[in-house]
Amino acid sequence: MAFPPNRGRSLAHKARQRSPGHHYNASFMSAADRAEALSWLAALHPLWEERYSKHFPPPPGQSQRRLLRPVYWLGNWQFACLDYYHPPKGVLNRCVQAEPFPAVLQRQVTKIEELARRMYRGPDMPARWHLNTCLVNFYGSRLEDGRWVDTARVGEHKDFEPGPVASLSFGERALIQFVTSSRPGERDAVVLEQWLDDGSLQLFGGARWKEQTFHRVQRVDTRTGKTLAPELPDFRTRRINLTFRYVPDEHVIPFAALSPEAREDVRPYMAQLAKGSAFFRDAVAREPTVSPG
Ligand SMILES: O=C(O)CCC(=O)C(=O)O
Repeated sequence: MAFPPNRGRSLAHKARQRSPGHHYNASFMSAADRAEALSWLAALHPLWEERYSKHFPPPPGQSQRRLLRPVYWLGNWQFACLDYYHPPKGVLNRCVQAEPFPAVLQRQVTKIEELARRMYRGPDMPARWHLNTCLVNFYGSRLEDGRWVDTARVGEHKDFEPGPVASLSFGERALIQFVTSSRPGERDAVVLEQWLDDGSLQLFGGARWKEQTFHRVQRVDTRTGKTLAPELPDFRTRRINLTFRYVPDEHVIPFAALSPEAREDVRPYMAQLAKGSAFFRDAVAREPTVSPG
């Protein structure tokens, strides 16, 4: 007996073949989970971070700058001024223990990890890989000298945490592009672009998407005109993105165990976080006595 061609399935199969290692599901989150995640996000107190610090000053020709957007981290906090997690050399004094994932996010993570274990093998799936880190990025416009300036973009970069990276999106859709980095002068050639919709999952891993290409957020739509909570005095959020990553557990340390220099650099941020979080209040209280001078 002949079956009619299963067009939908074969198209999905072709899409997978075109970009193996990259997966997109526009309607990954259920309406109930999406609503629960948004109400949990609404209670966050995101942080404005500066890129550099006393012990990590700007390189020659660069100056201190604020990040383009407020952020929050779960699992561990990679402060910009500690220069993020960057193996093999940049692994110590970079990832500070942070709050665990709330139940609604842990449920998504469990599903994503199952999917990832089916998708990636061998060198694309590190032995102890699990998603234990989450960067929450707030995209929108910030108030600069009395004017609202759209800062909803991210420049070309790589995520250096080992193994697959997953991202969940909320609010206005965003255009993400993966661009090649293999040939000088052709760094901007777009090899894949994808609109990331409200409630969607993007998962990418393997050498093609983690090592051979950079990714960037080109723009975020302004269709709905809605602002997402939490309400911030100097920022209007129209998209929130969560990227889940893996940092080997031995590289995640409590604030109290950071080097004295790193503690000095991030102490004001920890104090700020402690105002909105019992977890960070406790972490600050455990810091060894700081000697004056
Ligand atoms: O907002 C996004 O969709 C991507 C964010 C991103 O590239 C990152 O957090 O490294």
